[in-house]
Parts: sequence; structure tokens; C-alpha cells
Amino acid sequence: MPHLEQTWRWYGPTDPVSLPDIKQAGATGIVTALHHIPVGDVWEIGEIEKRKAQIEKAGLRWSVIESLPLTENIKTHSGPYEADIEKYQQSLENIGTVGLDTLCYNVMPVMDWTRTQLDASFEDGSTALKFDMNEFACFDLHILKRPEAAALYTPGITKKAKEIYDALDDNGQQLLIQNIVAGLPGTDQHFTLDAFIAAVDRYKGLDKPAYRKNIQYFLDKVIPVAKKQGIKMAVHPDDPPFDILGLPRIVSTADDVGKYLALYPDPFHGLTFCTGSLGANLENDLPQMIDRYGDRIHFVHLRNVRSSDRQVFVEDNHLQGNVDMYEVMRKLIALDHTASIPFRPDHGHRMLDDLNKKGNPGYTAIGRLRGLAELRGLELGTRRSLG
Ligand code: DNO
Repeated sequence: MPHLEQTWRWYGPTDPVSLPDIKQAGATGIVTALHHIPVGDVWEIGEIEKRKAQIEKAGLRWSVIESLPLTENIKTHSGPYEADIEKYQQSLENIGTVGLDTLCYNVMPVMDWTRTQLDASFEDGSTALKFDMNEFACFDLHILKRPEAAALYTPGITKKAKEIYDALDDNGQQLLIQNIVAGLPGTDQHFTLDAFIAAVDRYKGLDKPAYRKNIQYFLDKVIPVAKKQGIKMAVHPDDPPFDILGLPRIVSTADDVGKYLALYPDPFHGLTFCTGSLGANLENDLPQMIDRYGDRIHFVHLRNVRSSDRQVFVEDNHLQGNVDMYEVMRKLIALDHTASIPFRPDHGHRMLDDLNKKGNPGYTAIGRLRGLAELRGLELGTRRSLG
């Protein structure tokens, strides 16, 4: 039975939730990145050491790096991608030298996680993050106005997208743009609409098999470095776990995960098991995925979602929703890892006092405190019942 390390995402010194706050929440590990370093630049040893010392001074441990992003050059195999891969290798060397051993990254084209609403009202008075393909199609068809978009949506979605668009005033439009292209933390998306369209266009002609090859090229170069440095790489699945904007997304389903892990069969090439991302596709059987890929799971995000169909979902409370969290917990506890597995409560609602505060969407103090408390209790009860 592996130890499950309770961790918490921290966005660094500017995060309104401080390290002492996190200590009070009962987490012992920190999940963070050097967010001030532009995507693609090398993480220098001094910078990594400085952040590590700051975390340790607060009596916590830097458990996981989330994320060290791939540049769009690397993903599209164009521009100075070789130089970018060398910089990634150098960052890995430096991360290993400082002694950090788990790294989460993703291979979503153009954008990191995506939502259309950041403050959808939830029935208990809190607010939650939401994704609605009808709203997303509205953005694509009527705001981006990409000529390729028309072929991507069903007649039903196209119709709803138009109705949504007709009802939007200027503020509503700006909000939708902000939510999709610039709203979420940890993504470094500060696109103008033109830059966004140009970024999407770089993927023209790149289907999923071709995209997988680009990523395999990257993995062939970086996993050996990670392994030498003792760093477990853990890919984060696509969020949401289905195609958007016609871009090639290759880590959305259980089969995708199998194919992805097979690109480099080595324990240092592993998975961030994110129940919220994978769980938004009702066809993904999460307990079964733990059975299949458990030995490659190096990091866990526990979160729940409620989907009405596979393209509309709202983030639910951690123990409610599509994901059978008890079964997930039971399977995780039963893994035969010798190393401990860090997990974090991934997102939480905006609730209580946080409704009056500014903060990173999804990364509130109180909502995540509730999530962690519930998950901690679930873990304790599950372990005790297993004897
Ligand atoms: C959302 C997060 C993602 C994740 C990255 C990992 O809350 O889970 O932003 O950090 O996709 O690379």
C-alpha cells in the first residue's frame, strides 16, 4: 500500500493562498512551477534552489513540478524546435541536480485546460468552473469566425451556438473570450484573438498520428535525461478530454493513455492520473484505468465532474459526480508502489468567504480545503476498512 502524500498547488509568492495557509490545510507537499520564467527558457539551478528553500522554510516539501510546458515549436515540430528541446533537457538536468523528482506536463496543442465559465452558480450557493461545447462553438463560429469551424459542430450545437451568440452583449462576449483564451492560471495564455488563430493554424495538416510522432521525437530526447536525473515524468491528460478546434488531442481516452505510454516504455515515462479531466468523458472507466496503468501513475489529481453529456460538464464537489471516488481511492491504495504517490485536491468551488475575494479560478483556499478534508477522510476510512 503506497503512502498517498497530501499536496497542494501553489502559484508562488503572488498566490493569495500562502504557504502558511497551506500548512493549516494539512498538506505536507507543494506542487508548483517557476511561473515567472517564460515558456521555453531554461530553469536555472539558482532559481530552482531559491524556490525550494522558500518552500522548505515554511516546513513544506516541493513534491511535484507542475508544469514544465513544451513550446509550440516542439509540439508542431517547426521553428527552432531542436534548440527548444535542448533547453528542456537542460532544465531537466538542473531540476535533477536540485533534487526534485516528479514533473507534470501536458501535450495539449495551443491551450492548456479550457473552460467557458469560471463562476457558474452551483446549487448550494458556491460557484464552479464549467465547460459547455455550445458556448465554445459560439466562440469558434461567431467570435473567431474560423472558416474551418463550420465542419466541426453538429447541427444541434451550431444552432445553440447561434442562439447564445445572439443573446450576448459586448460584455458577455468579452467575458467568453477572457474565459477561454486568457482566464485560467498556470497557462501563460495571453493571446490576442489574431495570435490565437495563428497558433491554431500552426497545426494545419497535423493529424493525431503525425502529432504523436512529434511528441515521440521529444520523448526520445528527454526521457533518457529525466531517467538519468531520477525525475519521473507524468503527462497530464487533455482537459476537456475530447477534440476542440479540430486540434490533435492525444491523451483524452483510456486507449489514448495506453498509446501514449507505449511511445516510450519506461517507468520514468508516466501519467498524472487526473480524475476530473478523464472523468468528463463518461466512457473512461477510471478504476479500470488504475488497474491498467497503475504502475505508471506518478501523480494524482482528485476532482469530480458532473456531465449531462460528454461535451457539457460542471465541476462537482470532490465526492459527488461521475467519478466513483471511493473506488478510485481503493484502487490507488491497493497499488504496489514502493514510493509514495503525491495527490492534490484539484480545484474547489468558490465558497464562503472566498466568494468575496479575488483568486485563481479553481484554486480557492476554502473550496480546496473542503476537497482535501473530504479526500483525507475517505482515505482514512478506506484504509481502515481494508484492515
Ligand atoms: C488545471 C491543471 C492543468 C495542469 C496542466 C499540467 O487545473 O490541472 O493546468 O496543471 O495541464 O501541465
